[in-house]
Amino acid sequence: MYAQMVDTGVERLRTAQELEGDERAFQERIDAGVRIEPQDWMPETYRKTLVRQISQHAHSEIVGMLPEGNWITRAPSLQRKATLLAKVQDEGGHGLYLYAAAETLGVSRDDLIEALHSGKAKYSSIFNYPTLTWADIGAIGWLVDGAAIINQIPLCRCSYGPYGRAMVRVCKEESFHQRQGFDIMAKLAAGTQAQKRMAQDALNRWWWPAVMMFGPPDGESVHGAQSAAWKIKLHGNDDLRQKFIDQTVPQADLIGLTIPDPALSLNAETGHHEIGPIDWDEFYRVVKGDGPCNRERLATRVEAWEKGAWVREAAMAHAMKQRNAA
Ligand code: FAQ
Repeated sequence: MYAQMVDTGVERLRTAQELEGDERAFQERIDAGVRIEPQDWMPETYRKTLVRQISQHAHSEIVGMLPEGNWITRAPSLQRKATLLAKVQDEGGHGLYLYAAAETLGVSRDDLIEALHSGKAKYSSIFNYPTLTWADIGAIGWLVDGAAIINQIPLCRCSYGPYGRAMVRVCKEESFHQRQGFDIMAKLAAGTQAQKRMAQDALNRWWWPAVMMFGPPDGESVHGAQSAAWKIKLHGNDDLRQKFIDQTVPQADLIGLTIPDPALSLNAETGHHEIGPIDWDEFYRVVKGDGPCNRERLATRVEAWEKGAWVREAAMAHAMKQRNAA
C-alpha cells in the first residue's frame, strides 16, 4: 500500500515499510482497515485533504439547494411540491452534517463559509447549470443524485470515522431523491409529446455535466493516488463514472429517452457502455468560475448569509442568556 509522494524524478508514493515513526504506524492502521478518529494522530496532509474534500462536499450540498429551490413555488402538484421541499431540506441537512464532520478536524465553520463566499473554496461543478423547466428537477434527482450516490456509497467506508458515519444517512436520503427524480422523468416521458420533449431536453442538458461530476480522468486527478492510499477514496474517478454510465443507460432506455451521445455503445466483451469524448475544457471552465450560473450561485449564497445575520445574532444572544442563567 502506498503513502506519501517521493520526489524521485518518477512520481510515486511510499509504502508503509518505507515510512518511519508516527507516519508508518498511521499508514499501517489505514492498510489494516482501522478507522481514524478525530483524537488520533494523523499527518497534516491527511487532515488538510479531508478538510478540503469534506468542506467542498458540504458547500456542494448547500449550493446544490439553489437550482432545485427555484422550483419549489412552481412544482406542478401539491405532492410534487411537498416532495421537492423535503428533498431540498435534506440537502441542507447534509451540508450541516458535513460541516460538523469538517469541524472535528480543527477548522471553524465560519472560516469554511468565508472560503466559499470569497470564491476560494470549490463546490461541485454540476450546480452551476440552470434549471430551465420542471423536467430539470427530474433530471437532477435522477442523474445528479444518482451520480452522488455512486460516489458516496464507498465514502461510507472511508478511513475517517466522522465522514464515513455522516455518509450513511446521507446515502439513504440520496436514494429517495434519486427515485423521486426518476419518477418525474418517467411520468414526463410517458406523457404528452410536449412533456416527453421537455424530459428529453433536460436529459440532453444534464447528461454531460453529470458525467463530469466524478472529476477529471484518473490520469489528471491531482489527489486521487494519495487519497486512495489513505482510503479516503476507495475507487478512482473513472471507475465511478463508468458505474454511473452502466447504471443509467438502461434506465433511459426503459423510459424511452435517448442519451445525447451518438458514440455511445455497449462493448459486448467487457459488458460496459463506452461513451464519446468528454468536453474537459467545459469542465475546467466551470470549475474555475466561468460556468453559466457560478456568479449567480455565489451571490445568492452571500445574500442569504447576510440576510440571516439577525438569526445568528438572536440564537447567540439566547444561548448566552441560557448559559448565564445556569
Ligand atoms: N466540481 O484530484 P481530483 C451532491 C476538483 S454532492 C468541482 O480528482 P478529488 C448531492 C477537485 O476538487 C456533490 N471541482 O480531486 C446533491 C480538485 O481541485 P482542488 C459533491 C471538482 O478531491 C445532489 C481538482 O478538481 N460530492 O451532488 C470536481 O480527489 C442534488 C482535481 O480533482 C462530493 O463532493 C467537480 N465535479 O476528487 C446536492 C463528494 N471534481 O480541490 C443537491 C466527495 C474534481 O485541488 C442536489 N468528493 N474537482 O482545488 C469526492 O469524492 C472528490 O472530492 C471528487 C474529486 C471525486 C469530487
